[in-house]
Amino acid sequence: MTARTGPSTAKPASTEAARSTACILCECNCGITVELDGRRLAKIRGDKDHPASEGYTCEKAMRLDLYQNGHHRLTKPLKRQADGTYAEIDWDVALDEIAAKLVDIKHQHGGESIFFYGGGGQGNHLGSANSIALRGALGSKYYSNALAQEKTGEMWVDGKLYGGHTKGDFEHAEVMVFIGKNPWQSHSFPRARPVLKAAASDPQRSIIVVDPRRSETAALADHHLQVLPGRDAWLIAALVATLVQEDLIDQEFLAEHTTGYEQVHQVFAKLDIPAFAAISGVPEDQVRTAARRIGTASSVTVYEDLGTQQAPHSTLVSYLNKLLWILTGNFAKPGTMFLHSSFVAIAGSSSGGKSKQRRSGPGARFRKARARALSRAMAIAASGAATALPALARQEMLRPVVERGSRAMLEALVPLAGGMLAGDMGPAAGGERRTPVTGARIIAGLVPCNSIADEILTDHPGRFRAMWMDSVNPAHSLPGSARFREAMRELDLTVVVDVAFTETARMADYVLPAASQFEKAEATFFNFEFPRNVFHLRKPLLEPLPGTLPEPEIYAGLIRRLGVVETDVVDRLRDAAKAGRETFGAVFMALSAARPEVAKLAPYLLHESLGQDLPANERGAAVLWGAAQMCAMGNRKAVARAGFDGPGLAPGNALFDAIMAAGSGVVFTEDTWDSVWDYVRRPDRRFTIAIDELLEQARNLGSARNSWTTAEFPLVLAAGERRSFTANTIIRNPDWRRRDRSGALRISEHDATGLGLSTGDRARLVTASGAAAVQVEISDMMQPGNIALPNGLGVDFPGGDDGTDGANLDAAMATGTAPNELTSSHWKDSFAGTPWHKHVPARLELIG
Ligand SMILES: Nc1nc2c(c(=O)[nH]1)N[C@H]1C(S)=C(S)[C@@H](COP(=O)(O)OP(=O)(O)OC[C@H]3O[C@@H](n4cnc5c(=O)[nH]c(N)nc54)[C@H](O)[C@@H]3O)O[C@H]1N2
Ligand SMILES: Nc1nc2c(c(=O)[nH]1)N[C@H]1C(S)=C(S)[C@@H](COP(=O)(O)OP(=O)(O)OC[C@H]3O[C@@H](n4cnc5c(=O)[nH]c(N)nc54)[C@H](O)[C@@H]3O)O[C@H]1N2
Ligand code: SF4
Ligand SMILES: [Mo]
Repeated sequence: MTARTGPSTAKPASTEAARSTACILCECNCGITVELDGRRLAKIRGDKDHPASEGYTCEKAMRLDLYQNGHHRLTKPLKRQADGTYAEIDWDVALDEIAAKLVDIKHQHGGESIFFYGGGGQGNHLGSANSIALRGALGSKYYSNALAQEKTGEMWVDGKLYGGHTKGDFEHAEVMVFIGKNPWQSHSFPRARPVLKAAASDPQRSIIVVDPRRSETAALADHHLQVLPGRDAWLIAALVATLVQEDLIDQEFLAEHTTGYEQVHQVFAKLDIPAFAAISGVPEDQVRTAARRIGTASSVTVYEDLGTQQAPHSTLVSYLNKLLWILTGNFAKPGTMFLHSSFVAIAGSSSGGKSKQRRSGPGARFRKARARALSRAMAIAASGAATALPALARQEMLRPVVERGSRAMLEALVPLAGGMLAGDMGPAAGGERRTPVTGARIIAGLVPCNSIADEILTDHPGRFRAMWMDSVNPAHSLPGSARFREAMRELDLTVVVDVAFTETARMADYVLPAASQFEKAEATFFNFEFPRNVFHLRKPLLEPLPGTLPEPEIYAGLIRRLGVVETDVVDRLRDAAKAGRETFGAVFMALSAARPEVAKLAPYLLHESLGQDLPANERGAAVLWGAAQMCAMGNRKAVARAGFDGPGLAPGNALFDAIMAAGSGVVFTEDTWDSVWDYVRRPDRRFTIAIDELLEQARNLGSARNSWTTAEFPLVLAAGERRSFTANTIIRNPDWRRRDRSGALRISEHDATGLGLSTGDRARLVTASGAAAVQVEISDMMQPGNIALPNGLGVDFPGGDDGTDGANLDAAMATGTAPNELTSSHWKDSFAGTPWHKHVPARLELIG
C-alpha cells in the first residue's frame, strides 16, 4: 500500500494573472488571489477555492500592498552606533559580528542567558520553526511570544481540564457566547461576519455577548450582558451557579465523561447569585435568562478573548467560561466545542495510547534484543544501504529507527518549541518551570511577557544577557514600553529581525532586514479547523527585495558560523535526499536517534539537505518535512482519513509532498465528532473538572477586590481595542485606514459631557505610567466609566516620498497613541502573569 495525495487537497485558484496566497493580518489567514503590477500587489480578491475561507475576506486585506511596499521597508543590516544612530553594514559583517557575540555570551554566562522572543505574527511561522535550530545550537532555554500576554492563563486551564486546545463549531451552534471577544472586528474563526449574521437573523438561534461595550458583535446579540469592566469573574460565576442551582446541567455527560463534579457543585450550589450579579453590574434576571438559554439549548459554543484575558482574574474567568459548556455537555456534538488536531504537535503525541504502552514496559531480555536490532537498523539506514532491501523487509527493519528517531526529535524539540502555538498543551502547559530571576510560572514553555523586563533589569546572576527578537515589536506591544526600552539598552546584545524600522528596531544593537511574507515561502501554524483541518504553505509572489533575506537563511548563516555541525552529517543527508524520501527519512531518523545534537538542529539540517533542491526563498519550507512526520505520527488516524496513509514514514512523506505541491490550503486531518475524544490527553479520556486552586479563588470571590480606580484615576481605559483598520503593528502606513485615521479615544456621552469634551477635541490621557494626547470620539458603544483606545497605533512611519524604495530612517512620524506608553507590567494575573491591558485606571484632562 502506498500513500496517496489527499483527495480533499484543494486546487490552486491561481491563473496566469492571479496568484494564490493568504492575508497575513489576522490568525484566520483567509485565502486571497493577487494580481501583480511589477512589485505592487495591485488587485486582491478572496480565493473561492481556499478550503477554510471559501472566498471570504474583510476590508483589511484589500490594501496589503501597504505592508509589502513603502518607506518602512529595510534593505540593509543596521548597526547601532555609540550616539544611538544606525549605520548600514554588509550581511557578512553583521552575521560574523552577531555570531561572535552570541558565542561570547554563551561562554561567559551560558546559553540560557540568551532569550528568544517572537515566533511570527499572524501568518509567518516558518521563521520561528527554523530559529529552533539556532536556539538548540546556543543552548538557549528561555523563550516567549505574544501568547504569553493573552492565552497562557487559558492554556493552563486547558492543560488541567483535558490537555488540548478547544474551538467551537460556530457555524452550527444554536447558542454562541462571546466573552470579551468581538469577532465582527477581530474574527478568529473563518468567515466570521457571515456566520454571525446568519445566527443573528435566525429566530431559533441566539448570540450572547459579555462586554462592557456595545461592540459590533454585541449590537447583533440577543443577549448583551453589559458587565462592568473587570467584573467578568462575578458575572460568569453567577451564570455557572444558575446552571447548578436551577439544575440545568447535563448529569449524564458529567457522569460519563468527567471527574470532580462534586467539588465544583459544592462551590456553586452555595454561591450568592443576587450579590454576584450586583457586583458584575448585570441585572439578576438577565443573568438567569442567559444561563437558562445556555442550559436548555441543543448546542452551545463559547469564545473568550482579550476582554477577559487581559483583565483582572483572567485565569479564573477562563475556567468559569469552560464550565459553562462542560457542565451543559456541549462537547463533541455538532454545534458545540471540540478539541482538534494541530499540524505542528509541539507537546508530544496526541494519540493517547502510547503512554500506556510505555508504562507496561517490556522485559530486560526483549529490550536488549530490540536495542541490538535497532543499532543494526541504524547502521543500515545511516549507510544508505536500506534502499537495497525489499520494501517490506525495509519497513520492518526501519520501524524501530523511525520510532526512536522521532522520539529523540520530540524530546529535543519540544522544550525549544514549547508553546510556539496554542495548538498543543499537554505536558507543556504545566507551569512547573519558573523563570530564573523572578520565579514566574512558565506556561506552555513561555516566559510571561510581564516578567521580561524584570528578568533583565537586575543584578541577579541568572539574568538575561541577550535578546533575539524576530517578527515582533515588543517595545510597542509589551506593557510598560518605557521600562522595556530601558531593559533593551541594559542587555549585552539585542538583535531585531523585521521588515521595518520598528519601535523595537530603534533600540536594538543590530537590525536585520527580512524578506516580506510575499517574498518567501511562508505559513501560519494557527490551524484550528474541524472536521477538516487545513495547512497552507504560501509560495512567494516575488523575489526578496534586494538587500533582504528570508529568516531561514539568516538562521542557517549563523549556525554555519557557529561551526556546530560536522560536515559529514550534512553530506550524508544530502546524499540520502538524492536517493528519495524513504531513504532520506530513514537516514534522518537514524541520525536523530544516534546523535541528540542532530535532533536539536533538525530544522537547520532539513534546510541544508531537502532545502537545497528548493529556490533560496523557499528553503525555509524544508522544516515542514519534520513537521509533517510529527503530524502524521501524532494524528495517524485523522491524517489517514485525509488521504495520507501507509506504513512508517510514508504518510508524513505524502503529506509533505502534497503541501509542497499544492500552492493553497491542504486538508491534513479529517475528523469526526466521535474522534474528537482522541484529543483528550487523559488515559481515561475524561475531563478533570475540579481545579482546586481556581475553585478556591471562586469560593473567595464574594469578598475579593473588584475595583482599581481611584479619585486620581477614575476611568477604566481599555488599551488596545480591535477596530476596522487595526492589525497589530503589521501595517505602519496610516493611509491604510479608510476611517479613524488617528485612532480616536472612545468615550461615553455621559463622561464626555462631564469633562466638557466633544467629538474631535484633543485631550490629555493620563495613567500611573504615562500620559498622551488623544483625539476624542463620543461613542454610544461605551458605558460610563469605560474609555477605549485602539491597538497597533502610534507606530512610526517615514514621512516624505523621494521616489526611492527602502526605509527613510530619519523622518519618522507616528500617528495615534501607542497604548503601552500608558500601561504597566505591574498589574497582571496572579496565575499566568498576563497583563491587564483592558483595565488601566486613567483620567482625561482638557488640553487648555
Ligand atoms: N481588526 C483586527 N482584528 C484582529 C487583530 C487586530 O489587531 N485588528 N488582532 C488579532 C489578535 S492578535 C487578537 S489576540 C484578537 C483579539 O480579539 P478580541 O479579543 O476580540 O479584541 P479586543 O477588541 O482587543 O477585545 C475584545 C472586547 O473586549 C472588550 N472588553 C474590554 N474590557 C472588558 C472586560 O472587562 N470584560 C469583558 N467581558 N470585555 C471587555 C472590548 O470592549 C472588546 O469589544 O484579534 C485578532 N484580530
Ligand atoms: N496595550 C495593549 N498591548 C497589546 C495588546 C493589546 O490589546 N493592548 N495586544 C497584545 C496581543 S494580543 C498581541 S498578539 C501583541 C502583538 O504584538 P507583537 O507580537 O509584538 O507583534 P506585532 O505588532 O504583530 O508585530 C509584528 C512585527 O512583525 C513584523 N513583520 C511583518 N512581516 C514580517 C516578516 O515576514 N518577517 C519578520 N521578521 N518580521 C515581519 C512587522 O513589521 C512587525 O514589526 O500585542 C499585544 N500587546
Ligand atoms: S484580516 Fe483576517 S479576516 Fe480579514 S481578510 Fe485578513 S485574514 Fe481574513
Ligand atoms: Mo493576539
